[in-house]
Amino acid sequence: DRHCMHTLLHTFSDEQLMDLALRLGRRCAGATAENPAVGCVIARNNSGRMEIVGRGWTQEGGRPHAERVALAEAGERAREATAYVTLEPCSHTGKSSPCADALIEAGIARVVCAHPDPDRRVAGRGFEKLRNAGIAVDVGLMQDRAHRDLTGFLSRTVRNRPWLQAKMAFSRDGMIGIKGQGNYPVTGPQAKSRTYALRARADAILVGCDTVLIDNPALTVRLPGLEKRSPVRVVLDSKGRLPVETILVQSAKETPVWIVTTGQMPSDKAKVLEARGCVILRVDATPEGHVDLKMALEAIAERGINTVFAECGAKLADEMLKSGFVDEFFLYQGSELIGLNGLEALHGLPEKALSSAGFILEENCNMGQDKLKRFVRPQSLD
Ligand code: AOF
Ligand code: ZN
Repeated sequence: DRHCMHTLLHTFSDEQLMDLALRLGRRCAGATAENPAVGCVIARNNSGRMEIVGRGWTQEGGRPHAERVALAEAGERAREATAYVTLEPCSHTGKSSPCADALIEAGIARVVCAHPDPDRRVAGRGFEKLRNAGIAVDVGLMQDRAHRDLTGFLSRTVRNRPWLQAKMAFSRDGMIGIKGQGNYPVTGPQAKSRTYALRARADAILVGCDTVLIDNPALTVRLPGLEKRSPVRVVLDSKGRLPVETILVQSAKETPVWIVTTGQMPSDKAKVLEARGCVILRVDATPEGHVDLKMALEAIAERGINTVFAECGAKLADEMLKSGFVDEFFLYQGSELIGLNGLEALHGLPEKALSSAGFILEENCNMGQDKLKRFVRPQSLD
């Protein structure tokens, strides 16, 4: 019959199975920190055709690991099967026992892996364990794609700081708003949904205190089904100006709020914020009295944040760009011309500023009347 013909003719290649593992790995992206979001597919040869017997991905909160979930689904069918994993299986006993051991015990015959794990507790020992047990191990299939999906984790592990994304919205003539008019939207509803989607994939959202003072934002993810993905909200507040009455502080017990500050925040202000559920992180001040961005990023990374999405006003955008720590820049450009009443940022020429800072345009698309341009600065995370 037709079904039979189909099964006889069709099989999956290594590439197709790794592609599936990569897609599965993205399912919990933004919800697994400090762990990476990994995907795993287990497939076995059934009369010349690869049959998928298990699929898994790192679960919310980072555990169980992808391999565990896939092995649980496969059960006895994992014997002699091949496991496709986007990251090297772990070899350490952390909050769970090693995935490498679980693969060995399940009788897996071959492991195809996209990317090695630089975590010092693993770093090649996962592969070593598997090989010592007689398992065939192939490393590097679709490594570039895995690398892109794992940038946050790789950045924290290798550089000790999160992958830093910055977003900024401009009018067609490069203004971020209108002078004297606090919260002026320069882009439309599609840009807003895209921002929510980006928030949902980040582990933390970062804003300057000015943005909170002007906009009083909630900084949550308001997309159907993804409301629970709201990341940690981080405010840079060197002097302790953040008012307790803001939406952010008032909701700190439901969705975490971390305030990165300096010695300039009075300790009674810190106590009031802490009583509201905010976490206070003190770092050094720069000579100008600002939060030292490098220390801020390190403090955030130390608390398990892999990816930070900074929503910049004029001041933060400027500081961010100067700092040299931004890895990826999202420029939203509205269709409106604001003209002389406009509030400039990055000297009115955001794209010029980005390209002279070494950023490369990676994506350019329309969102209704608005445009989105995504810039990346090539980084080595090895
Ligand atoms: C895997 N599969 O799905 C993920 C892995 O604290 P633990 O025990 O959960 O271990 C965390 C480390 O495990 C993490 O730093 C990274 O090296 C690795 N993540 N490994 O085999 C997975 N998420
Ligand atoms: Zn593991």
